[in-house]
Amino acid sequence: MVALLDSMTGDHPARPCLVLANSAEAGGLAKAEARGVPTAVVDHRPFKGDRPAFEAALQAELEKADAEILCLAGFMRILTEGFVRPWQGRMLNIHPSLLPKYPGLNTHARALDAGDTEAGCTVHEVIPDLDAGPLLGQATVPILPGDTPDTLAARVLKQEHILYPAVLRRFASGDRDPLLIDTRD
Ligand code: 3YE
Repeated sequence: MVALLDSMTGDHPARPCLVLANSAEAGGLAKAEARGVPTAVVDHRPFKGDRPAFEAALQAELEKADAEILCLAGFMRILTEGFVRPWQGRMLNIHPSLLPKYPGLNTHARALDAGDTEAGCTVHEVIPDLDAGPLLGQATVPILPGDTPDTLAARVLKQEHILYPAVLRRFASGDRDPLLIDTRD
């Protein structure tokens, strides 16, 4: 999220209008405030499983901010079709695997368990099916001998901070062609 905020300067076609979190404890809130970016919190917990009501509150904040593009970053809720449809084509997510491999959770452990020699991250459009939307960009890293889920996650995270801003810049200027980054020698 911080990498996205810090990328939107100069001739970038977008500007950050809101950082919206579903937890008041989200570390990104202070980082956004430090950068002068408006913030809001819609805690999902009081909604007790009423996802449409939670999402209506999210939608109200996004409309107040006049948001045009929505970037999920560290947001760990599955969104319902009712929320996704109106945003489809304008909502991005970053996922820590080379989709379509390893949708869902524990991606790095799963790549290591499978004996993969490469891993990475994917930016995709959000559709109702989890982690299944059109691919907008992918960065590939090597899996090295001795890697653990943590060492691999750190290598991938570095690329997430490069890939997501690069894809958003292209996306905001209307370019949907997938951006492919390969960091292997
Ligand atoms: N929603 C849709 N399509 C997508 N949300 C995200 C991507 C994406 C999306 O492509 N429709 C964690 C995995 C979800 C999970 O199971 N979350 C639970 C709640 C867990 C908790 O209580 O913290 C849930 O039921 O939402 C963003 C990434 C979502 C990862």
